[in-house]
Amino acid sequence: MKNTLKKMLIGGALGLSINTVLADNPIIQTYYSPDPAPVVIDDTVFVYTGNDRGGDFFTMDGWRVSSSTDMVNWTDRGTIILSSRDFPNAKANGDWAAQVIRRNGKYYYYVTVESSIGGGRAINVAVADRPEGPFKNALSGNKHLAGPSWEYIDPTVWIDDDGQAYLYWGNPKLFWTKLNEDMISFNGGIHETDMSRGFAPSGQSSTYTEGPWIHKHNGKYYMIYAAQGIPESISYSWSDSPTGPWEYKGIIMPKNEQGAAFTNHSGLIEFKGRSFFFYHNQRRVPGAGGYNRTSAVEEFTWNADGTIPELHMTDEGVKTPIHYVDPFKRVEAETKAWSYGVGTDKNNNGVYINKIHNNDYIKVRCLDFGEMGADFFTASVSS
Ligand code: FUB
Repeated sequence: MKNTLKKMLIGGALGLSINTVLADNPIIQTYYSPDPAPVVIDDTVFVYTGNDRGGDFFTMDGWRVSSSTDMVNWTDRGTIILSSRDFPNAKANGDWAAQVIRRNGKYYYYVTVESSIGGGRAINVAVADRPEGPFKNALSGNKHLAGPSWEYIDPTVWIDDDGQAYLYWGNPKLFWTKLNEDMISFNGGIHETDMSRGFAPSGQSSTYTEGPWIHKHNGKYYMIYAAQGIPESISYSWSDSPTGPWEYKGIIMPKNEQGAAFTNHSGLIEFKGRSFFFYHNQRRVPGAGGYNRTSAVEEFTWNADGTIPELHMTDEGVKTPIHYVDPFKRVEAETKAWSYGVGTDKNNNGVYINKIHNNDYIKVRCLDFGEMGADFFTASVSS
């Protein structure tokens, strides 16, 4: 075996069967993971998602997180890290899209809830000392950060270079406000955004629907969002200011891709000099569907004029890792490029793999065994 285990994928920590398909999208197989919201925290990318429960509507219980340092293997952090149960003013199973941001050593989680104190949805905010939580309600009493209103969903948050934080949200309108330094109160009022400016070369104009994502690149502000109603594409507008005016630039990810869900929801990050586009679909994971969505990622290169290229859903996802895994160090089973059948949970000892059946497997990808290779590997397994 020496010299065969050099730089390769390795699979089968449980069933010891090797999966030869280099396919890593969707990036999370242990839970349904809609509305991905990636954030770079030092050397790690955390992707916060919803937790689809299936059925015939967006029945969503809590929010979950996975993380990666190499962009090909993802560590499932094990459990729901925040849910409507943590707020006094939220109905169960209405835990919709959300995003986390770090400020002054704290992590602020902006979430969509269904209000239990008024008609409509609302934006709530929770806070934690660590990116994986535990998070707790950041507001006292029965207060929402914004709402209730049926138009108040899908918050996205950004801190500009001058320290001013902005919060955007909404369906079918895009709202924005400035946040105070405390990140849990507004600096001024709520504004509605005019998304009608600009046309793509095709002549098409913006059809903003929901799921905004704010990003800054080379001094330009990018507002990326689900568009065209149902089924949704991902489109974008840009501006020289975080408050607009926003000019429509075109479609990033067309609707009706093979395996697409009827919704889509995106997040974009730059990490270690490379750019990554997250979205959701209903491909490949058993049971996936329009209400059981899974997160995926594509790497891309910005066009020379600052526009974003058209991207398509792939099974392969990110092909080249940020770094190779050191297989001479212990790799926990919840860190994986792909798994089949198994689930995860968490107890006082940490995260563990459960729901193990015959023929289930876990695959870790992109390991560097060095020049000498390895003679054997060991696995800790338990029934
Ligand atoms: O996940 C529930 C809703 O579906 C989100 O709020 C929308 O962005 C869409 O993805």
